[in-house]
Amino acid sequence: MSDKKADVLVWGPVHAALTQNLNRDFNVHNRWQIQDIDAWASEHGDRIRGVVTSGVYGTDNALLDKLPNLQVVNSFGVGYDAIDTAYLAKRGIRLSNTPDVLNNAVAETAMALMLCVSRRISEAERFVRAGKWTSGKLPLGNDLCGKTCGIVGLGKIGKTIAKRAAAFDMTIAYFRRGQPYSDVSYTHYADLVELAKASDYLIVIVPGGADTQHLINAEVLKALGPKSYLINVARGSVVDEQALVASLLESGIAGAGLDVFEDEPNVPAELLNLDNVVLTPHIGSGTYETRQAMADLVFANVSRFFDDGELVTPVSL
Ligand code: 8YV
Repeated sequence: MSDKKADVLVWGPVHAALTQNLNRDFNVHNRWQIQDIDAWASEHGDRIRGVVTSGVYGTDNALLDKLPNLQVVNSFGVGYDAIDTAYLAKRGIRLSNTPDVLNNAVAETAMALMLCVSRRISEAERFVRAGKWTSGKLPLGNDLCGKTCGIVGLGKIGKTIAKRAAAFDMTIAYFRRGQPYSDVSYTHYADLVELAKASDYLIVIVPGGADTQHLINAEVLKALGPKSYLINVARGSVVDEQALVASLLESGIAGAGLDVFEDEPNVPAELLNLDNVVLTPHIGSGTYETRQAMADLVFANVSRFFDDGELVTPVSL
């Protein structure tokens, strides 16, 4: 069933190696370069058999409706909350993502943010660059060693973070509704507020989507308290951003390390002037090695699908 010249719609600019491979083996149509995509889809949409997108771009059902012969969506990224899986399931369209290959990079980002807020690294840098070292002193930071790292979402990335935090001599605890995992000995909390109370650093790494929308709310932040930090490397939607801003402005928590936001690339203006907040532009998986591995995995999925109808890393819908 090899069909290497299938027509594929690419949603937005993707990794260069992926672009090159797709252009070599498929008839690629770049959505963002087509001026009137609706008119184009009405005329040519029936040719499209595959869509390549990312966790950030997602998809849009109104456009997918215009692709009647669509068989597969291949997404660059592990999170697929921006893709309507119920819609795909209804139409019998398959979906792949890029699990595992980014576990280390995202875990390293979480560690970086935790170290950064805790030891005031960004603030210290700004202090030196502004020439303030000659006339003043930076306040002290906090050790990670001996503290409790609470993990919200002990999946594959969460476990990778736990291993690294344990190597920093932190105590690991995690939130999971219901029963604890049987393959780890970390402290289990079935109640998120109780985990927040116990944590010095609360790291959020659950999937985004309706189930986790605003899981981290004012009550959780209050439980975290004025001496503890929030780190979010999951999705902006998991944290009630207004509640977080309010908490930070009232010193309700000690600080935050945020890689993701509710309305990317927009960041609440109130956060920009806070020294106890470290802000990064969704760089969790953003290393050369990891992005190459993600690009290779997306391509392997597209190729495999048009070779034999299977996916390397399917999402079960
Ligand atoms: C983005 C991510 O997908 O994997 C995820 O879920 O959030 C990231 O890796 C990636 O940045 C999209 O380009």
